[in-house]
Amino acid sequence: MRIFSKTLSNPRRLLFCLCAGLLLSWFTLKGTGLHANLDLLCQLHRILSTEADLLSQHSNSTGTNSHLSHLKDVKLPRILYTKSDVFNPQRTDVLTVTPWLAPIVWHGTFNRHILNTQFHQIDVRVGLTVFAIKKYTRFLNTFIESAEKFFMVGHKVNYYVFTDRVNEIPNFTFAKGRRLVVLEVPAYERWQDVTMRRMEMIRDFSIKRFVKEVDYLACVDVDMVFLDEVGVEILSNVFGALHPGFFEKSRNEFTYERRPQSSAYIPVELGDFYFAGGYFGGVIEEVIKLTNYCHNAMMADKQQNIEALWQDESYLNRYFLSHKPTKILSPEYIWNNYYGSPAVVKTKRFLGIDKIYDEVRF
Ligand code: 4GW
Ligand code: MN
Repeated sequence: MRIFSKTLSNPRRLLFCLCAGLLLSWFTLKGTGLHANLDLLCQLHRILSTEADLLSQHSNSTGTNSHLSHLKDVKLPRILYTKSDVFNPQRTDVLTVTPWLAPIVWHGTFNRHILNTQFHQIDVRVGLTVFAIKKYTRFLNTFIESAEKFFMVGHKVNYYVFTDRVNEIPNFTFAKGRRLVVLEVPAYERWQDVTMRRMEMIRDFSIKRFVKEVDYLACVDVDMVFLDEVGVEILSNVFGALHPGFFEKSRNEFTYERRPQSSAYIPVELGDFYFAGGYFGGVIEEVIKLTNYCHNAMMADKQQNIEALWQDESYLNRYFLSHKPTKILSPEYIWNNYYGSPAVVKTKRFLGIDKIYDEVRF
């Protein structure tokens, strides 16, 4: 009380107290304002990101650390679409989610328009890796031309072509934001090594180059043609595709490596799906983990003079057993007409080309 009355009686003290009070309340208000803003931003962030991993990945790749940095120029596009109906699932004939809650992507289960809007907001950059070693350069034309029609249309794409025959790579014209990068690599003598060494090369170029250039990688076979859209619905932290020859089969029919001496060994009582060797991907960090595991496992087996039954495919299947993919592509994404046209396969998006073995073998 004494201090109070003293202050009131001293004009200089009074002025000082008034200023201090004003400053204090200004800071408090500003504090709450900032807090409210942050809350709002966080809320917006949650609404806008369908896939948390997507955004965080992008922020890493653009060299920023904060999730909130995306919100500098948030847009709120209006998209019209029919509301989902809990009692009316779009597919009842196939499994559309795994027990670890990874979506299995089938025709009819997603809305490309919504997904495109989400991925355009982060300006996603996708790398498509493909190997054209020795005579397999002959597949490139169809592969790239069909990809320009159907692969990630409207998005940024880098085609990474690994080849030993740089001067056999044709010229292509690309849509805006898309280009081809030719990477010269050695051709191994044994065809098994040609396919298996893809893991090592993808790993090394991911570390050296891809991590700086793209957010996601899709790593596929070249003896293929795109016949229907393959877009951002495939993207996730780490993804694989159901092999068209095994999605209807039981565990004991899967052609996993069954010799316990191999590091690709999977006993008959284990296994979720049989994944195709010619289609996997994810964010760069996950692709590095996957390819590094597969390459090292192959090298360990090589030391013991053992090579898994289906080469890289066997090691990939072993990896996915312990590191479950966060998204799985239905066989629409890697079909082969050898397996006919079952009713559940509504579209053949990416189709194996019949090879005349005598023409491509070495
Ligand atoms: C047998 O003589 C060969 S050659 C088996 C694979 C070969 C091969 C594979 C090749 O000479 N050059 C080449 O670039 N590859 C790459 O490996 C190419 O990207 C191909 O799509 C991928 C897997 O081989 P593949 O497509 O022949 O395997 P499948 O028959 O299982 O689709
Ligand atoms: Mn193939």
